[in-house]
Amino acid sequence: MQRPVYLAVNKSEGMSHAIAAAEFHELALGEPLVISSAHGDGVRELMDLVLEDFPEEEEGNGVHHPKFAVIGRPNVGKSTLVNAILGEDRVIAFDHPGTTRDSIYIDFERDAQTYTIIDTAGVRRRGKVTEAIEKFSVIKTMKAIEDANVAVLVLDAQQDISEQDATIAGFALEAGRALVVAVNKWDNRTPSEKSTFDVKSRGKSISSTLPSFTISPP
Ligand SMILES: Nc1nc2c(ncn2[C@@H]2O[C@H](COP(=O)(O)OP(=O)(O)OP(=O)(O)O)[C@@H](O)[C@H]2O)c(=O)[nH]1
Ligand SMILES: [Mg+2]
Repeated sequence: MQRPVYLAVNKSEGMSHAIAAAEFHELALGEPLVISSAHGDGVRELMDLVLEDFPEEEEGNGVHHPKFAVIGRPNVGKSTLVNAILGEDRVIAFDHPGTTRDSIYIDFERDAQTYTIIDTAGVRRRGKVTEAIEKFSVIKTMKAIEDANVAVLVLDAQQDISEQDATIAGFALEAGRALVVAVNKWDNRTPSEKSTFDVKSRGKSISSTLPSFTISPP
């Protein structure tokens, strides 16, 4: 297959383009593009020309649009949050740990942009179930995180941050994913609990569990 060739004549600063290009015509590689990399002269024109024939990026089967995975322990409200974001009951939410069995990928549109939201099976606490089931839920969650750009870690406001929260949050951060921590079931807290709930101290408890976690100011 014939590849297009572009001829760039570099280090041309301070020279007339015609003179700089003159002797390179005889290479018969087309019109020489006179540039100065050090000064940036002609570089934009060169890039415009080189990129001219590239096709526009296509969405194809949805590979390129942003994806976010909703992760966390069983029963914290991941599926409920997914339904709330979608504005319809697309996934089953039920007051029983283990309702979602496998990751569910759902495409949706918001402001003319396509996104994929991934509802995941809750990550089981070690020792609560057989090791095989626990590993299965962790592996499925890790795969969803790898497939996503952003991980939304859902916590239950009435429970403390646990080892499995730290494990999957740590995995998301190490994988280079953006991490959002959502404290759900806020309505379940009594007014006095609400007034004593300090986002900063809770954030500190998250960051001490996860050394590489920094809190955005509220
Ligand atoms: N009070 C209260 N209950 C909630 C909230 N979010 C979810 N729930 C309830 O919590 C229960 C579990 O919700 P799910 O969305 O199924 O939880 P999940 O995290 O998807 O659970 P698994 O699929 O088992 O991992 C359901 O009864 C929900 O109605 C909330 O913000 N407040
Ligand atoms: Mg669920």
